[in-house]
Amino acid sequence: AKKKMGLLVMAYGTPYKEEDIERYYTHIRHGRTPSEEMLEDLRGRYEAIGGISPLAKITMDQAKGLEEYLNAMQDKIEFKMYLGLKHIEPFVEDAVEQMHKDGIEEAVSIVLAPHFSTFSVKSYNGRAKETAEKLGGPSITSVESWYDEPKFISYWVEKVKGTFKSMSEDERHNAVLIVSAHSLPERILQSGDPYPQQLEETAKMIAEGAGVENYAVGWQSEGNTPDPWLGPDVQDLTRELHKEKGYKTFVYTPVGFVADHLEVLYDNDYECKVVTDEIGASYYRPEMPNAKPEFVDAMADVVLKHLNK
Ligand code: FEC
Repeated sequence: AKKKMGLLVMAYGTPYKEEDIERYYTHIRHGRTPSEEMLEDLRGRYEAIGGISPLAKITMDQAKGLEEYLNAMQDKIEFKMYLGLKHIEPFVEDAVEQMHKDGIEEAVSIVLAPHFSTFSVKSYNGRAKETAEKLGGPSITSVESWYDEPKFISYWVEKVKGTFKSMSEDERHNAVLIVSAHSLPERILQSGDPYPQQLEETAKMIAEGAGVENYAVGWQSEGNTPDPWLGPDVQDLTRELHKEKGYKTFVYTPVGFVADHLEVLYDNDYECKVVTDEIGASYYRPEMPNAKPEFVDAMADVVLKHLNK
C-alpha cells in the first residue's frame, strides 16, 4: 500500500478582494494598522495591476499542480496537499490544524520561494512546526531552500536565452541581466543569513547557463520602514549601470519570486519600466514560472530529493 503523506505548500498570500487589503496589510505589519496614506498607496498599486493580484489563483494552481504531478510520477507515497499562507487565510496554522484533524501523521513542507532567509522560509517553517507540536502532530520535514535546483535554474536559463534571442543585434550588444529578490532589512546579515549568498549563486548559475556575460544582482520591493534594507535597489541599479556602463537593454528576472503578483507586475513592470523609459533603454521581463509544467516538475524534484535524503 502507498504511504500517505501531507504536502504542506506554503506561500505569501494576497488579498482576495479589495476589502481584504487593510487586514492583509495589518497582518504583514505584525498587527500595526497602516496609516490611511499607506493604505491608499497600496490600494493604488493593486488598482494599477487590475484591481487585485492574480497571485491567489496562481498559488493554488502551483500547489494543486505539484500534488497531482507528485502523485502521478511515483507510486510509493500518496501526497495530500494543504495550502498554508503567511498573511491571509488559509493561514499556515489552519493548514497544519486541518492535517492534524485529517489524521495525517507525516508531512513534508515546501515554501514557494527559492531562497532561505530567517524572515521568510524560517518563519513559515517555524509557524508550521510550532502548530504541529502544540497539536501533537503531524511530524513535518521541511525543504529549506531550492535556489540551486537544476530544473529551476534551467527554467530561467531557457527564458533568458529566449529573451536575448528575441532582441535586435543592437539591443543584445548593450544588454544586461538584472537578477533580483525581495529586499530584507540589513540586520539579517548580523546573524549570518545565507539569503544574499544564495541569490548570488542563483544569478551566477543562470548567467553562466544562458551565456550572458553582463549581469548584476539587485534587490527590490523593500518595505516602508525606517530600517536600512539590502541594496542596491533595482531602480537605482538600473540608473547606475546605464550611467557607468552605458547599457541600453535591461532584462529583469525577479527569481526570488515564482509568480506574477504585485511585486513583479508593479515593482518591475511599472517602476523599473519608468526608469528604463526615462533613460531611453529597452525593458524586458521574461515570464514568471507560475504553474508551468516545467516549474511544477522542478518543485516535484525538490520535494522527492528532500524525502530521499
Ligand atoms: O498581493 C500580491 O500580489 C503581492 C504579494 C507579495 C509577495 C511578497 C513577497 C515577499 N515579501 C517579503 C518580505 C516583506 C517584508 C515587508 C513586506 C511588505 C509587503 C507589503 C505587501 C507585500 N509585502 Fe512582502 N510580498 C507581497 C506583498 N514584505 C503588500 C506591504 C506594503 C509594502 O511594503 O509594499 C515589510 C513588512 C513591514 O512593513 O514590516 C519584510 C519577502 C517576500 C518573498 C518571499 C515570500 O514569498 O515569502 C521576503 C509575494
